[in-house]
Amino acid sequence: ARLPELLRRMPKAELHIHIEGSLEPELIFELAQRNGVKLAYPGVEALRRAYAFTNLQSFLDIYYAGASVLLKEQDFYDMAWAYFERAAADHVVHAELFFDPQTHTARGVAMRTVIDGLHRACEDARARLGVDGSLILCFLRHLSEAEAFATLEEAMPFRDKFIGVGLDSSEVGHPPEKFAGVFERCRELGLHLVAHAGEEGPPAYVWTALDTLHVERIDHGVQSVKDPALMKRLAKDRIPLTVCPLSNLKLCVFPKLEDHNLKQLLDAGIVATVNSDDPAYFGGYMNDNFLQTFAATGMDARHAYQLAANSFEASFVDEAMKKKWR
Ligand code: ES4
Ligand code: ZN
Repeated sequence: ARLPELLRRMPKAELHIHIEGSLEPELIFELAQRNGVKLAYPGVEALRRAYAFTNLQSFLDIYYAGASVLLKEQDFYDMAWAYFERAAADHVVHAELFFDPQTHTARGVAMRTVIDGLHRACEDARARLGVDGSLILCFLRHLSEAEAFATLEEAMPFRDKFIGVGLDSSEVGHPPEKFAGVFERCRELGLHLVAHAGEEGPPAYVWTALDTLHVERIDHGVQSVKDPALMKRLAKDRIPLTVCPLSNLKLCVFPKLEDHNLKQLLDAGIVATVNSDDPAYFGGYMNDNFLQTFAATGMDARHAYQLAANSFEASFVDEAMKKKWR
């Protein structure tokens, strides 16, 4: 069996996808026209040409601009449905979707509009594509903890439509402990907890995500290799890292894909997974991430099997379902 074919065809779970980062330029312009939203770019090509990022912030500025075309429930549905079609084509059988409600409520879009549209796409994906989807609400870490609390409050009428909370946006200068109170509240509510840490930020942020926020997974976490004690902790406690190789390449976290440390993380016994992060912006969905990373780093079929198994172990599906997958 050829490795690329194995990578393409193996069933896998995606655990780190910002659904707003799946908005392709074509859909951005279609929604802009549908909603009468003015964009700072004349067309699809000009927008795509602007996707030349130097770091996380240079990406976030254009990512939030792209999300400004989302106004109606159907817009959120159409965005998520397009993602699920791509996921199904890549043999993704389970996906946990991040969404950024504050990006939308700040523009006057109701929380219900966001969550209902995304949730309806999850239901249709299950029924029509056989892809199991669930939602994780992310707090924007460049905003205050008080704003995160207000967002949680607004989302509580829809508590049954999301399974957990995360922490994303500009990392450096906004350490996890800034959100200790709201994560404590979410823990009491029985929500699953994750946080971006160690994407651009230091290993110290991974430590406080674990020991102050009590997260169950770390999103990215690739800076952990700088701290041997942290590497041991992640391996010993089987804390998953949701790694996003093409994202790291496009945001200049690693100069070349050949330099990516995914293989090092796996070989250290860490439950690392492969994910697409913001596929419309970073040049690839799940199978693009798998194929390009394997080609660049010389991983083999055993790594492929390990990554697929890790993706299910790290997921938030119930234990009975995990037994079936094993
Ligand atoms: C993100 Cl790559 C990345 N990092 C942090 N926050 C984000 N939101 C969307 N993509
Ligand atoms: Zn991310």
